[in-house]
Amino acid sequence: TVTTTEAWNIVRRHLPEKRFKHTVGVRDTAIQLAQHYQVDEKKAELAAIVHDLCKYFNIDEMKQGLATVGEHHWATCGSELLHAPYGAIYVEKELGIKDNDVLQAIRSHTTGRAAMSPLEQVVFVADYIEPNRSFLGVDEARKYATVSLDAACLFSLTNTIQYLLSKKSPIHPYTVEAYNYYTLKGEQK
Ligand code: DGI
Ligand code: FE
Ligand code: FE
Ligand code: FE
Repeated sequence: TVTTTEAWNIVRRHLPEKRFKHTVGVRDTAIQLAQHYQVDEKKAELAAIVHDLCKYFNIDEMKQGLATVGEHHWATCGSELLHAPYGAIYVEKELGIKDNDVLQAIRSHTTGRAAMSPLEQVVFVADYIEPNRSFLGVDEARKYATVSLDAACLFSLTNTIQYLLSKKSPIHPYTVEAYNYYTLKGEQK
C-alpha cells in the first residue's frame, strides 16, 4: 500500500489547486474527528487524502470501470457521484490500498449510506465541514460535528437533499437510505 507521503504526491498531480486545498482541509478535519470519536486516525487520514482523487476523471472511464466490477447501476449518474465509488476501485488498483475500511469510506463519501461505520462517518462529515467550505448551514454542521457523528451526518444529508431539491436534481437512493436511517435512529432516543 502507499504511504501518506506517496498518496499526497499522487493527489497533488491529479488535483487543481482549489481541490487540493479542500483535500488538505478534509485531511486535517478527519484527523480531528477521528481523535475526538476514537476512530483509527491513520485510516481516516489515508481515506481523506485520496477521497477526491478521481473528481475530474472522465465520466465514461468511470462508468466503464464500475460496470467492469458489476456496478451497472451508476450509468445515469454524473462525475459528482461517480468519483466516490470509482475512486475506491481506482485507489485499490493503482495505489494498492487494500484496507476495506478505507475503501468503503471513499466509496460512501458523497452519498453516504445507511449504517455507516464510524470511519465512514468521519470522512463523510469532514468532507462537508472542512474549513474551506462556506455554504449556508456549514457553521451549524460544524456544531453538530462536536455533538455526535450521527447528528452531523443527519444534518449534512438533510441539507444536501434540500439543496438538490432546490436545484431539481436527482437524489441518489443511497442518499435517501442514509437520510431515512439516521432520521429513524435519532427518533429512537
Ligand atoms: O467532491 P466534493 O465536492 O468534495 O463533495 P461530495 O463528493 O460530497 O459531493 C459532490 C457533489 O455531489 C455535491 O455538489 C453534492 C452532490 N450530491 C451529494 N449527494 C447527491 C449529490 N448529487 C446528486 N445528484 N444526488 C445525490 O444523492
Ligand atoms: Fe467528493
Ligand atoms: Fe460529501
Ligand atoms: Fe471532497
